[in-house]
Amino acid sequence: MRVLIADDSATSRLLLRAALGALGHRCVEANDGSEAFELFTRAGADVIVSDWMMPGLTGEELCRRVRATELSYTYFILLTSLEDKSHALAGMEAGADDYLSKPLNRNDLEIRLGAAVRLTALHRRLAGQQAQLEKLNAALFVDARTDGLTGAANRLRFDEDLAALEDRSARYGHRYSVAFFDVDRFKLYNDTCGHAAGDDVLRSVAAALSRQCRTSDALYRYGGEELVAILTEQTTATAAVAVERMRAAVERLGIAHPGLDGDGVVTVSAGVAGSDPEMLVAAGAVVKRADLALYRAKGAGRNRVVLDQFEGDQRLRVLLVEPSLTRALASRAELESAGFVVRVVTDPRSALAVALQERPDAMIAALDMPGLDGAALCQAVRSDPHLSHTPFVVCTAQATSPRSIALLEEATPDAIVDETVPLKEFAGRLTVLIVAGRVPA
Ligand code: GH3
Ligand code: MG
Ligand code: MG
Repeated sequence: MRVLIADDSATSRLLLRAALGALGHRCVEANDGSEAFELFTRAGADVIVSDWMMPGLTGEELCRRVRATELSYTYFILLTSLEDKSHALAGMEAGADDYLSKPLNRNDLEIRLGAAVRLTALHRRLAGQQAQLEKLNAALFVDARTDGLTGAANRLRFDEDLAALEDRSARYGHRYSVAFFDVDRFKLYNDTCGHAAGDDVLRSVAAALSRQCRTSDALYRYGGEELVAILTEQTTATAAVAVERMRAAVERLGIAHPGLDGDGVVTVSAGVAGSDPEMLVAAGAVVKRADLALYRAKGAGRNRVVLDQFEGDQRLRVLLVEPSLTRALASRAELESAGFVVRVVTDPRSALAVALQERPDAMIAALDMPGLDGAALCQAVRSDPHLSHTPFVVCTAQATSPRSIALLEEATPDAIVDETVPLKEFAGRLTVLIVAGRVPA
């Protein structure tokens, strides 16, 4: 053992050193209490044998300080003269383990050190067990908050993180958004491919969503085939861009869904809602609104992102320029079912004037139109100072023909939609396009 001797008497130190050395212990010596404490804080000791009366710190004070700072247990033996039992008692109260009377008796010292060996070993074992317990507890803590199937954080963690965010939001005005994801037609997938394959899908979907999360965001399995993300410092509008990226990432996995017609793949629908620090909206309300938005995404045809804030009169307005009345009516019905307010213009030459009057949130125009084609209309919109930021989408059946490419290259619309794709399917992306376009740079 490493023994620290604290004694101002050189003779006493010499005797102690000889006795301890004979018993096979290593010694460090200090001339007074202050030096002893300094040595102790610097290098520690298994045992301290300390004189009672020393310059600087007394043995009792030294003991108190050691007890207040020690990281692992140090066995403290106080040296007192035979007639001085009251000091021994005070020393024990200060935390000393034992006392030895001067003049030193080697047998007594050996007995005391035997106890010291046992006690320090016991303390060390306890400390080791304690550290192991703490490690185990930390692992259990993480385990209890992790979803076994997907490895994402679980519902418990979600509730805890959300409560912490709610608090921060209320105190410091931090914003956050919540996005719910639900796998589309998942029961059908399980029914056709089996539950084990369904589990694999859940794992892949969670991994794809998680890969798209920023480090400040987190993904949780809410339950069943529902996942939820918390996006910190994000408004509904800025979160929408990230959530659309997440939705697209799942679609891009290209996991065949044999239950669906044609070559359908596994997709997710998403609903997004944001906190409002000024209104002190409860986190529970944000979650509920995100969930409601998810339901609307399902209702609007799935595989899309629906945002909470665009409800009622805040619905997004789209100006649809389409000379074919049949097509115009069909597209309008699709866009309306996705929650947009749609104004149809069949004469492309009057479209600019209508747009200036109505200031729509987005314009959709066919590429091939008599009088003014969609590309020319797009350019006209782009060069009008009042409309230049209006998201513009061109629909065409020949997006890849050389003529279309030449026209569209000049016009730079925000998106080109294949006419064969129902506009309803494009609606989620249109929302994001509009909202992202609105976000100030
Ligand atoms: P929707 O597009 O409306 O969301 O249709 P859906 O079929 O996905 O929704 P529904 O709520 O009817 O079915 C959800 C299914 O998810 C039913 C349930 O068996 C399945 N599911 C939930 N948890 C798990 C899971 O851990 N593993 C697997 N394989 N399936 C799960
Ligand atoms: Mg589902
Ligand atoms: Mg569900």
